[in-house]
This record gives sequence, structure tokens and C-alpha cells, in this order.
Amino acid sequence: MAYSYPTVPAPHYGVPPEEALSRVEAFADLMTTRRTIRDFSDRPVPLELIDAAIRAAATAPSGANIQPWRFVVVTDPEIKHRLRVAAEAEEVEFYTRRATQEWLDALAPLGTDTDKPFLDIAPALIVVFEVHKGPSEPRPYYVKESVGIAVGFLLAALHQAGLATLTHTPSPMKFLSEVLDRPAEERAYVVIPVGYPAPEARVPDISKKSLEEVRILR
Ligand code: IYR
Repeated sequence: MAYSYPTVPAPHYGVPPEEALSRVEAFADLMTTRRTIRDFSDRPVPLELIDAAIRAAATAPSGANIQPWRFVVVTDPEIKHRLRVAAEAEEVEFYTRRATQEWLDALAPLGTDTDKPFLDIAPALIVVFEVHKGPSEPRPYYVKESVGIAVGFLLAALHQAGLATLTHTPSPMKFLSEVLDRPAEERAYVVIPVGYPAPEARVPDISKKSLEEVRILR
């Protein structure tokens, strides 16, 4: 490889071969226990947990290493409420006008609707933004892929900390830039309420596809 960056030796992770399978299985088992939570308690979340998870997210690979992401952590109840009011206004449009019947039918078993109390109740909302070319931002590449990988790392890290999350995708998301006062080159990607499940929270009894259904060998 002809890098023009200075180089350092590649890390060798030093996982003993006899431990490799149990380690990756433990991680898979951990991730299997993650569920999307829609009923949050108002129990506060230490900001240091969120910061550590964002640090993990920000290690994600990205196109040309541009790292085209920002993570806005909202804990101010007044700002959370403004986000709720604006999101619910968009969702009314979505559920009554924009969504096709096919889409509404797909969502029906999940029981989602225009009411988004978790935006008030969850103690923290992480609003993830894509960063596009701007006055002090370089042109990024593969933005959605890069930010998607970072969000995957973020969800895994938050789960590792015992925190519940929801990937909330109001559409359109322009209001997030307005309420959070973000510049034009940043576009909201997802809203992640973070906290702990309400004591009475329930989740739908759904399952993931088996390995055999999703893995193809050639
Ligand atoms: N943004 C809407 C609708 C919605 C869409 C999908 I795809 C979901 O998996 C869940 C919800 C809402 O938040 O209700």
C-alpha cells in the first residue's frame, strides 16, 4: 500500500484462537437481548454513559475517513418537548396522508401511532446528523452508509451499558435542524431516545430470522 499518511504498525488484537468463538458468541447473545423500547421510565441516565457510547460510535469506519456525523444529546425537558410537539405534527401528516396503506398495514402489528411520549419521557435523546459539504466541512462520501455504521456501534454500546433505545425516524426531519439550531450542511438521520424501560413496559413477541435464513454460503 502506498499511503501518503505516515503509518503506524497495524494493531494485532491478540484474541487467543480458543477464545474467539466464545467471545463473538457472547457478543451475539448480548445483542440478541436488545429490544426496541417505546415505553421509557424517567430514571436519569449518567451523561458519561452516553459520552462513552458516542465515543464508540465515532470509531466507525467512514468514506475517506471524513467521519460525517454529529451526535446532539438533548436532555433539556423544554427542548425535548418542542421536539415532541414538532415530531407529532409530522407524524399526524404521515399517518393520515403520507403513508401508503401498505406501509400502515406493515406498522399495524407494532402499534405505532402519532403519539410520541417517549420524546418527553426518555431522559436523553441523541439526534444523529449527517454532515454534508459546508463552509468548514469537506465533501463526505458514502454518508448514509458511514452514519448507519456509526449508529450501529452506538446502539450496541448503549445496550452494553444496559440502556434502552429506540430508533425513531420522523419524516421529514427538517424540524430537528430548526429546533436544535444546526447548520444547513447537517441533516438529521435518526432520533434515538435513551433511558431505561418503564417498569410496566412490554414489547411485541417478535423474533429475528435464523442464521440459515440470512446467511448464504458460496
Ligand atoms: N415515523 C413513524 C412511522 C414508523 C415507520 C417505521 I418503517 C417504523 O418501523 C416505525 C414507525 C413513527 O415513528 O411512528
